[in-house]
Amino acid sequence: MTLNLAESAGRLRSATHLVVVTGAGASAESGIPTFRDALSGHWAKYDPMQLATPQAFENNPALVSRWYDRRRRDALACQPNAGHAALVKIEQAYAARGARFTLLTQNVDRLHQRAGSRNVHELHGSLYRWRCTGCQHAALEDRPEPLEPYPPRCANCGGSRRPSVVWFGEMLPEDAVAAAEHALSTCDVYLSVGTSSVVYPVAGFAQTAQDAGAWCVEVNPEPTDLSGLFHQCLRGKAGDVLPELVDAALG
Ligand code: BJW
Ligand code: ZN
Repeated sequence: MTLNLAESAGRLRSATHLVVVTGAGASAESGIPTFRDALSGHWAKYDPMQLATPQAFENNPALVSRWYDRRRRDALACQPNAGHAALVKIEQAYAARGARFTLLTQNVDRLHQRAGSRNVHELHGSLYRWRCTGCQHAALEDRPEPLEPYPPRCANCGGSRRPSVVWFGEMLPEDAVAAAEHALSTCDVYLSVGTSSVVYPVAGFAQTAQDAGAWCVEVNPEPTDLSGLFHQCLRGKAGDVLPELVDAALG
């Protein structure tokens, strides 16, 4: 692959704070489906309103919790890819030269953390944390066994448990939003990787970063509604583009 990486690589080489925002495309090469891909995405097969809203869980907790548990176990069986590894490499290089690196992810699969990324904020929650809808008791579920019965029961009070992911109409975790706002106001390079940039508030981050003066780069094989906002769009898969970009920046 030959991309014109020089300008963005140069910006990364001298940046003092890099903010990376990732979406489902960052995990696609690990075998995890995206949401909006016309053929293989989740929403090609399922109606998001029947699975990713609080009302859906209220109406059919068995269906919703079974679907999320399937995704939890599938994600557990997947491995981080070359794109995840490249982000670990640049975080470590930044730490060595005293620069800051913040990874804001919409992904709930924990692949960044498993790859070795340290400063990660999960904006849409996690497939691995399940909390009680009654007493709010939360537990980490990283065993490969199914969480049956559906919905799984709370060990504390016997109530129904749900995945701690952020559904449509729900607020994002306060601590992750605060970290994002702070990072966006101080970054000098903003890298958007594998997101269609249609879901708010994250879709608004690129504009915020640009308003703060950051050099903005999009990594995606396809154009998005926001592509026009970026200083550079690198068209390709995260697993191809990120290693090349990071090597050019660190080389
Ligand atoms: C590759 C690749 C490769 C492929 N390499 N790339 C303002 C304006 C309009 C609407 C709203 C607004 N504010 C709030 C809303 C409502 C709503 C919203 O944004 N709706 C839009 C759809 C219009 N937002 C919310 O409800 C949010 N809450 C909120 O704002 O609270 C405040 C509030 C509350 C009540 C009222 C008003 C305000 C919450 C959003 C939660 C989103 N949840 C989901 C499900 C999470 C759990 C789960 O995993 O099931 O999050 S939806 C789904 O979309 C998931 C994702 O994180 C999210 C983003 O998707 P993503 O990651 O971009 O994936 P795709 O599939 O869309 O794109 C993949 C991309 O990868 C593509 O571009 C490919 O080309 C690319 N790709 N292979 C690189 N190898
Ligand atoms: Zn409980």
